[in-house]
Amino acid sequence: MTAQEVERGRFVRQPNRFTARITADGAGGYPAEAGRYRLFVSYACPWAHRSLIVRRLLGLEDALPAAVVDPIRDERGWRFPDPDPVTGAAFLSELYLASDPSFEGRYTVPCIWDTVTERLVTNDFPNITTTLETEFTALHAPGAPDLYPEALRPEIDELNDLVYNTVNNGVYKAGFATAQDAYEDAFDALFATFDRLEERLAGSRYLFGDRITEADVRLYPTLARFDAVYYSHFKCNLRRLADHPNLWAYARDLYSIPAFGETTNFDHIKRHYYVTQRNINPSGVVPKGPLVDWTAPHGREALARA
Ligand SMILES: N[C@@H](CCC(=O)N[C@@H](CS)C(=O)NCC(=O)O)C(=O)O
Repeated sequence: MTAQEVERGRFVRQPNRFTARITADGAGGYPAEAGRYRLFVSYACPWAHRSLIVRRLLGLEDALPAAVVDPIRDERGWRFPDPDPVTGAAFLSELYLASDPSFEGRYTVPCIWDTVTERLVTNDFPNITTTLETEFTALHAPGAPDLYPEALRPEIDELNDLVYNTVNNGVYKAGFATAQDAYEDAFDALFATFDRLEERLAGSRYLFGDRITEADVRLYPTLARFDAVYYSHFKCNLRRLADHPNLWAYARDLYSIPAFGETTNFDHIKRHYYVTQRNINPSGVVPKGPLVDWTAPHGREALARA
């Protein structure tokens, strides 16, 4: 977070700098080709997590190789545990500055690097997942799900907007607020949306019936971090995820799917937030709890088609 990102006590996220689009036909100069691009992620980051889930659900692991940064970040930004074998970079900043020497923002994950032009194509996280879903279709594994079905897009986009503003980014607005009213506004909006989702998930296995969509992919990373981090570190403590029977069972249902569960790294998540964000946790001490069983039976298989 830069100082400019808190305006009158409210957290305002920086705009994404790299917004070129990879397309199936390559019209903008970036064709969707197997092996051409490299995805940079942190397991800790919810915006990166969604790209890992989609990549795995669609079977794009070989077509789009990924590199994972160390969960602890200092003032130099994200660091690779070992220099990245493809780009040679030791820090993510090197890739940002190679692409734009005048770049002055935060060096963020997720981002996609083009090995042909040796430039970053995009760090525009909302478009990374939908690009994989709609422009990489020729590279999808046989039988891959359609996560962004055309007929549902307006409804998915509408729900995603609410979830982004009040949940995904809502927890950050609560956690990084430096004014009481900004914090309380974010807190109230977050739990109001949790109430709506709790009700929606009472009769529906996933957010859009019995198929997983982009909406589930976007909600899940915040739920996965909620009790371990956001409840305490970001002061989102009206209720735990575990106090919402439907949302909690839904989150465990998703966790049982390898694309969700195997991309969820609680060690990276906890160490990243509590050690790196010293502005709100100056000691860097990482809480030992909570004790949460993500593998407990969720019982949602029987939910009827919504
Ligand atoms: N690109 C967006 C979202 C992605 C994002 O915030 N990623 C975080 C990790 S969750 C990051 O890489 N932060 C690096 C930093 O703050 O230096 C942004 O610029 O705010």
